[in-house]
Amino acid sequence: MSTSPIQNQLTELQQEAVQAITTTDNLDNLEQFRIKYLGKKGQLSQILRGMGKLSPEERPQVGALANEVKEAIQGKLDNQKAALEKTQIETQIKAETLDVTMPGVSRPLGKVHPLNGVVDRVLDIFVGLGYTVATGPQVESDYYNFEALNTPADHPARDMQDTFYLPGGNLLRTHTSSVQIRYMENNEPPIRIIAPGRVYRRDTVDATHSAVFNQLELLAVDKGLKFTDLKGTIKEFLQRMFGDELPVQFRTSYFPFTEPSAEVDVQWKGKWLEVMGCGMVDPNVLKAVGYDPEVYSGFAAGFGVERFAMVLHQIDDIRRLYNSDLRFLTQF
Ligand code: 2NL
Repeated sequence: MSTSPIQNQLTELQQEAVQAITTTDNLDNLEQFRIKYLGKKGQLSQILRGMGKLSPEERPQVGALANEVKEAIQGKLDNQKAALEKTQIETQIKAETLDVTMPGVSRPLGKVHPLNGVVDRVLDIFVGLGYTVATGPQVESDYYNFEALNTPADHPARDMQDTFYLPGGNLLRTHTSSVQIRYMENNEPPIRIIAPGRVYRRDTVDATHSAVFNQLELLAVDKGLKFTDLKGTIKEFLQRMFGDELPVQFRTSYFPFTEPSAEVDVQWKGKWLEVMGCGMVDPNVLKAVGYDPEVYSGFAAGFGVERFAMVLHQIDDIRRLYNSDLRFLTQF
């Protein structure tokens, strides 16, 4: 029995399709091949359209062959599809694998700067004693920085508090006392406030001086406050800061805004060190903010945060606090 042209066409189609399918490496192309060979308008359908011309004897044979060809191609398509899907999943799994043993991106833990550490501790102590934290502008008028603090333009104490002057008569504050003047103007006694902040002086920079530094000032105004209240508050504060048994001494001194005034020393590592200044608020300051000095009295104290940090941590040069050198900063 000789093979008809249609049978040759069918075997050729099978060969071509199997070859094309097994060399396909992507699922989209595979679907294109399915349409091309087995689709409604595909090559198999086209060949079978010629079956009408066949003799009744040939028809079943060709029909059987057509089925074989169709199944062979479909089988190849299914196999190749399964194989391609498997490799696709495998590459995906490989790409998405999470290596739980891989070291993470390391972020070194930050630390509190020694200056902020001192401020935090001081504020904690005074808030615990009932004080409120007050802040204010760094650019001040001559009035709030000097006049209201019993320091008129011709006062000799201005020499030590020379500062940076701005066009229009304003200046960079030399202490946070100006914050306290503003607070007293807006609040009636009794008051207990602590004012932290950056202050400025016309100072030549050296190991213990900086033209920009940080200050903390506290102020209490009430009926009947006496020097013993000031002493008790300061002593309590310093012992909480430096240690319970710390020897503290008050030495007489002078500030334009307090009378009497004192410097406070602590005995630290075998030496007496000056750490702060204080005094009873001068009646002229109370008058300037509209408080009656016959009714109210107050005490105040102030200190430099840098100086405190240097004493506490035995730092030899104030500039180390501003250089952001991690070899230095990570020690605290
Ligand atoms: C120091 C000394 C001091 C004050 C600050 C003050 C504030 C008002 C009224 C009266 Cl509103 N006094 N402040 C008093 C005495 C000393 O600071 O050595 N500072 C770095």
